[in-house]
Formats: sequence, C-alpha cells, structure tokens
Amino acid sequence: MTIYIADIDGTLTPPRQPIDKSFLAFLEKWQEDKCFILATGSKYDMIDAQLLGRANQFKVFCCSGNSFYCKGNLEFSNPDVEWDANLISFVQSEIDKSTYPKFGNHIEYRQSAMNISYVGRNCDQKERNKYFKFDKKNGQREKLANELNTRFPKYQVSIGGQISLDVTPVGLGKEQIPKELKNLGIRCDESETIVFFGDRIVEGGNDYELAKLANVAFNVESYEETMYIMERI
Ligand code: M1P
Repeated sequence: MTIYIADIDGTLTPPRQPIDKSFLAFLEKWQEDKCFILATGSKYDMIDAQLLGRANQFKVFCCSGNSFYCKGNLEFSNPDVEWDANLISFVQSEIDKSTYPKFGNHIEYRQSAMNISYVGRNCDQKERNKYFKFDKKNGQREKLANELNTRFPKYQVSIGGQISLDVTPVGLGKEQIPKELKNLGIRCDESETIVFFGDRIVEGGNDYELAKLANVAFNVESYEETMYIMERI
C-alpha cells in the first residue's frame, strides 16, 4: 500500500489561508481510494478553519505530529511537554531585543510543540507578507533556529510557514508520524511506500525530518503544483 502524506500550509493552501474550494473538492475525491494523511504544525481548530470546516473528512496529524484526528475524532495525543525555563526565557529575551514591529502572541504552546514568532501570530496578512520579505532578506528566523539548536540540543527548531519557527523535543516533530501510523494500525509494516508532499523539505525546514523517512518526497511551491502532481499519480 502507498501512504500519501501532505503538509498543509504552503502545500495544500497558501500559508495560513483557506483552501481553494475546487482543490478541496478535488482532494476529497482524490483520497477516496487512497490512504491520505495531513501533517501540520498547526492546531486542529486552525486546520479546520483553513479546510472550511471539512477537517472531519480527513486524517490529520496536528501540532507537528503530536496529535491525530481521524475524521474529526481525536485518536492519539502526546502528553504536554514541560518546557525548559531557560529555553523560554532565552526566546523571550530574543523577541524583546528584536526591533521589528510586534503584534502579539509571540510564543504559542501546542502540546508537545511550540511556535515562536518575532512579529507575532496576531499580525494580519499584510504584516505577514511584510515580515516574510524582511526575514528572507535578514534571515532572522534562521539565526534564531541555529542559536536555539546549538544552545538547547534536546529540542529541534525548524522554519515553517511565513512568520514562525516550530519547536519540539527531539524526535517529537513530524518525523514521528510514520511510527505513529504503525501504532494506530494505519501502516502495516515498513515496506509500505510513503509519498510525501511538503514545501519545506530541505534541511532547516519543518518538513525535512519527515521527508527523509519518505520513499518519495515532492518539494512543492504551491497548492497548484501539489494538485498537478496528484492528478498524475
Ligand atoms: O505549516 C507550516 C506552518 O504554518 C504556520 O506557520 P506561519 O504562521 O509561520 O505561516 C504555523 O501553523 C506553523 O506551525 C506551521 O508549521
């Protein structure tokens, strides 16, 4: 059996934006004869909004693989992590030092995952786009990711989406998904093929560790590209 796994932001939707309605209809049909899994750093309610209230039509790993919903029912969830206080205070001081405009909600806890944003998750789409451009030029997120990965090796920090960084304890990122699929009885054995779609599959990105475990990994730049590939496999 082939298991298809897809990231959401940047892969099935523009980052944090609602899915295109005709693509949603396509996906619902496309998955009918397949084993299709969604894998995101976001929380379930965020995903449900992006999928126009249709998350309950899918199998979804949220919070970087730390919880799993099958057709709307929570089937697996890792216990909350107790975060190292030094990590939190270091992150907070880096955010405080940043002179980039701030909009609030800079550290979001998502069970065993944490999301960090200098600009803040409360910013609107215009500010997101502005920050994304700024970060591309200045590498603010990359610098923080490198610093955190060096100072706090028991955590893994990666870049995903437009404005934030995803943090999990080592091994509790999206790379836990293949193992959890086995625990959940969705994957029978390691010989099953995994095909993965993500927009951040290169080193440093939040799809990298999972992409390494896939037999085939497509690095896409938009949902249109994902759809193009899906239509042909
Ligand atoms: O799926 C990619 C990322 O999407 C969002 O990132 P951002 O807000 O930076 O665009 C977040 O949900 C993040 O956790 C997620 O990994």
